[in-house]
Amino acid sequence: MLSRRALIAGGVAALAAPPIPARAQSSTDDGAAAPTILRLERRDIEVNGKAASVYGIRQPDRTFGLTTEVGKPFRVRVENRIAEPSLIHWHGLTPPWRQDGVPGISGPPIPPGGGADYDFPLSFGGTFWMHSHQGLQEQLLMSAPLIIHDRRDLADEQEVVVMLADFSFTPPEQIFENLKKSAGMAKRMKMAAPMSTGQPKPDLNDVKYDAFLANDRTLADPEIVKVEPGGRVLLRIINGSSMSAFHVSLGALDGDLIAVDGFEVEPIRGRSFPVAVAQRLDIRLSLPPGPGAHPVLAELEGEMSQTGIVLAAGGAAIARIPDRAEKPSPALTLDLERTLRAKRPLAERKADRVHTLNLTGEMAGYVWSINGVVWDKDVPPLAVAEGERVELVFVNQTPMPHPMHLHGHEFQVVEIDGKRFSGTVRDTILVTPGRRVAVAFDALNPGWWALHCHLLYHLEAGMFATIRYV
Ligand SMILES: [Cu+2]
Repeated sequence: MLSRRALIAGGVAALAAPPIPARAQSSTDDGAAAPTILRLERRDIEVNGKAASVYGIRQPDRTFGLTTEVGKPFRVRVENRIAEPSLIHWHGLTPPWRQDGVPGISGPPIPPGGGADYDFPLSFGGTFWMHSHQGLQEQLLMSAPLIIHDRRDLADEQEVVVMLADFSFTPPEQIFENLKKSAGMAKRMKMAAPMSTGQPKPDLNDVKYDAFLANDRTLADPEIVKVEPGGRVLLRIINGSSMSAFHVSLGALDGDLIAVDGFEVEPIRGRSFPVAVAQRLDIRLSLPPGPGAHPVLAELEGEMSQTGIVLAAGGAAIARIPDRAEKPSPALTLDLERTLRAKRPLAERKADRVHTLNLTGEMAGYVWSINGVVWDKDVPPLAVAEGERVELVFVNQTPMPHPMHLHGHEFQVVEIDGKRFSGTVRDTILVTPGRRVAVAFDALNPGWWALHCHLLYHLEAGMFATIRYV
């Protein structure tokens, strides 16, 4: 089923990707620049005054992640400099499937000391990100921005990337063990409680985190970004959290949401926008004239915790912002999702094939599944044929929200709770408790692709499936 031929024993570099043709390596070939090197490293950060050892994805000059341009090839060499195997997924991109970075599906992980090469065309721009798909490394910040500039970017606009994360001093393996133990307890308690009627109260935030980070920092010492009074700013918000959804709040400023998951939408003006795990928001701001400190906050759904950065215009005084809001924020809903409209929707077309994916789980033992099936590599893929218009209908039968991500394809939201509409194009869709959401995609990128909940511990527990047409 899975070729392990590329995994070379003895610490020699493994190739997750097919070798680059010699022609492309010639420096005389137009556009054949040397690959950008991305190193997977251990690094130390400080969280609320305490040292923490985490991972990072950096270029040799210490730039986090990658910024490139549409039309340029994605030509990257990943060097694994940590003590365990790893593999990086390019979230939202549509590479050939062998370069998708999912261990056990697209290829083997890169052993410690090894490397892997990637080379594929970039046909669209936007805000994307990269993260480890190996084990629980993402919880230790093995993630970084992946920004692709295109004609939408304005010359007189300052780009500000904000990468959100959840952080715990407890090792991820321990967090997962604790979830399995406490989930059994919660199940017994719920069974003793009387059944409630109507929409169940959503069950949010399984993990109690020690901190929430924006560009690796908390509000005790936030990043201060210098901006021009009266200037234009493009916020590229990336929710790189393992388990946490936020409301991005612009305070007193109005912003225009112009893209989600990298894909352009008809602009929506607002001061607060929801962002589920793995989703991205592009928000355009026009700053008021004169000096001012403008916090951009991310408020944890259902809780009072918050994180963020401060845009500082013209030497304004910057007040300390508490990391707890005055009241809990609400749970994320699909209200915004219903109103989002793609600038470039998929062509109108009847589905050739529909797959229904019931999102299922058993809190006892923290078991998460799709159609009652816990993923292992022998679970048959969902059938799809090349060229088909496929619809995936997600039906959330659990009390928890699940952000569902399909690899290798963008999809369009076409239905929420039985109501058809032409929604946005994106790569990760939140399915809130009890809801039914359908997305459509064109099967034009043959391969074996992951389809899973992006909550890290749900994914690890088995809420994962694949589609295959190759
Ligand atoms: Cu989930």
